[in-house]
Amino acid sequence: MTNLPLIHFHDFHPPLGDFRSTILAGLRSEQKQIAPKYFYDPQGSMLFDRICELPEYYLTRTEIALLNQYGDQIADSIGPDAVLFELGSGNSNKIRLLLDAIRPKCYVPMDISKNHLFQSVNLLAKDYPWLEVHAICVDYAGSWNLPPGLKGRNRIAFFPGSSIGNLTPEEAVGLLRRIAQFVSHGGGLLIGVDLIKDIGVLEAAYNDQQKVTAAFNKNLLLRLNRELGANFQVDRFQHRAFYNQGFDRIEMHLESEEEQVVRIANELIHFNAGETIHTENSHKYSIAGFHRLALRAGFHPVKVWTDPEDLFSIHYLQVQDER
Ligand code: AVJ
Repeated sequence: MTNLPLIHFHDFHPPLGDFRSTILAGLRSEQKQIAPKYFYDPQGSMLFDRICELPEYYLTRTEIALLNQYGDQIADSIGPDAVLFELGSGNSNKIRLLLDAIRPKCYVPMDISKNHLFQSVNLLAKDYPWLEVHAICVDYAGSWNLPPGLKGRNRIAFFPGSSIGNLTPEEAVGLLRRIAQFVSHGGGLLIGVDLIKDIGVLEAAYNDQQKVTAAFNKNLLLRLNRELGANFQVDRFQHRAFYNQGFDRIEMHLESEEEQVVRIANELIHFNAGETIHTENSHKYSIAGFHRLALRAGFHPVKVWTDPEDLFSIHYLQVQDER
């Protein structure tokens, strides 16, 4: 007899028409912009996996080292029988480092890339046959509800990778509030947050020598060519990534080398020489700064783990129990 994996799928993928109208609205605005969630088509997801291996990109390996080193402490904080949600689960690689220690009641990966989610979850289920998995295809930044049956008592959200940095602090408080609402009293959040540090180290992480980050950024334009029939000439745009000290964030842009006109879905978009499309913010926090943010969202700091060089932090936060 074969073991049927315990996988349940829930599809809340946004309608495809949303993509074109959102992209066009962003390109019509004064500062042209495309939201970073659009990086992650199949090509972009592959490029991102390569970024995570780059020598300059310290974030992933530092977070993984922390998860490995402090897995037992993390599991102790989370407690038994957790309903464990992961926001933007991607390839579900990081959760593997914790599953044996946490032994959750079930695991609920949430991701916008349906195929990526499907493949990752099937691989995961093979390696963890005891684990009940509810995979949800959803844009976690949009509005969403939990499928019924996932309202177990010890609800924990896992949000690794410093993805919270894509949001402005105001937006981050909004998302953290929503997470606090659905994990509710006694629930927790395990979240990876990149730390403020030397500007040279930060800027190198987003301007790698192999130019994988540049390819990742420019893949957005190729994606618009593929999916919206746009006619971007990608070599007429430059990858730009720099630290904006006033906002404690790395900004990524695509800069038009010259004046040019691009057609997207029957609309003409004009670029001045030097004009940019703002494609990403990656906010950095101090420990205290992130605690302030968490408190505004209704979370209480329980514990924080950092590496000896203070490159990266993992916070465990809780919504206080009802008295
Ligand atoms: C996945 C948002 C955390 O901001 O460092 C990596 C994405 N962009 N290199 C980050 C990213 C360029 C990454 N996050």
